[in-house]
Amino acid sequence: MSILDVKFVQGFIRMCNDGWEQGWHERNGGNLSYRMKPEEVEEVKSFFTQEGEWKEIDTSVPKLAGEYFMVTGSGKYFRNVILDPADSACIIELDEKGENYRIRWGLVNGGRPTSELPSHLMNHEVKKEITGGKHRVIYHAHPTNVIALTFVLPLKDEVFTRELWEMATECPVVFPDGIGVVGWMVPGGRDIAVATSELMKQYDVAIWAHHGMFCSGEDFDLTFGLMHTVEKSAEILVKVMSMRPTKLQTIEPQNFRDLAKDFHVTLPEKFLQEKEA
Ligand code: 2HA
Ligand code: ZN
Repeated sequence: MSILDVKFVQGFIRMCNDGWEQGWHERNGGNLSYRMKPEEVEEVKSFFTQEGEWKEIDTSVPKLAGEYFMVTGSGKYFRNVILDPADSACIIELDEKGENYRIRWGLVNGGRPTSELPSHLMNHEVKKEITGGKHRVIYHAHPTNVIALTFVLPLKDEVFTRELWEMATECPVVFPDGIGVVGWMVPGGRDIAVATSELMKQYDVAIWAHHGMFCSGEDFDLTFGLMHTVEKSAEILVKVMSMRPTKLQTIEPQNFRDLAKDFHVTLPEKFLQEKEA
């Protein structure tokens, strides 16, 4: 038995490869993190090979103190994860304050966890609390069509949510809370982590203008599926906008209200208001 036979490790590797195959991870773009369950920590403990020194996270996540995460490595390529997971990813442990981490497995040829570790951990902290511990996956990717839209749509939650809901009937059911948008910011640091985790209090999806997207979810299937649904919808919107300056017909506010009733989701009215001309 190898650590690579463990179910969550396999799920992590498969998700990295699925994202690569979608074209969302050019070069070393994107990163993935998974908050491990206590029984999963027990399951893989015997494979821990390192007790690396404690290093600063660059932010403080006290509600995640003592937790373990599987994360991709900084500067590592998603396309290589499936070939050599122990080179491309790692398992980290957080200290009792939630201020430092140390590597317990992986990154065997050196390196550090993802450059977006502050955003990942701050998002995990918000989502752990809000979902009562259900959300375990935070995924950052560079999907082409979503990024393209950040150059032509106003960077407002209401606009992105409504436009993307209109592009496919399943969208309001898959992300009923909507989508948050952050204007352009320097990636990798605490400021963008704070801005993103603020949005994650309301939404499971946050778009970084001219950069990419963050999704949060309970497991690998739901989180990958969320990224996939939003990007598919963005692709339809790009095609529609390329064909005509205005839509000839669309899903109307009352259609959304009818859908919400039958599918038992709550769609905030702020996304169903008249559009500004
Ligand atoms: O290169 O995507 O946001 C990793 C990233 C940084
Ligand atoms: Zn990025």
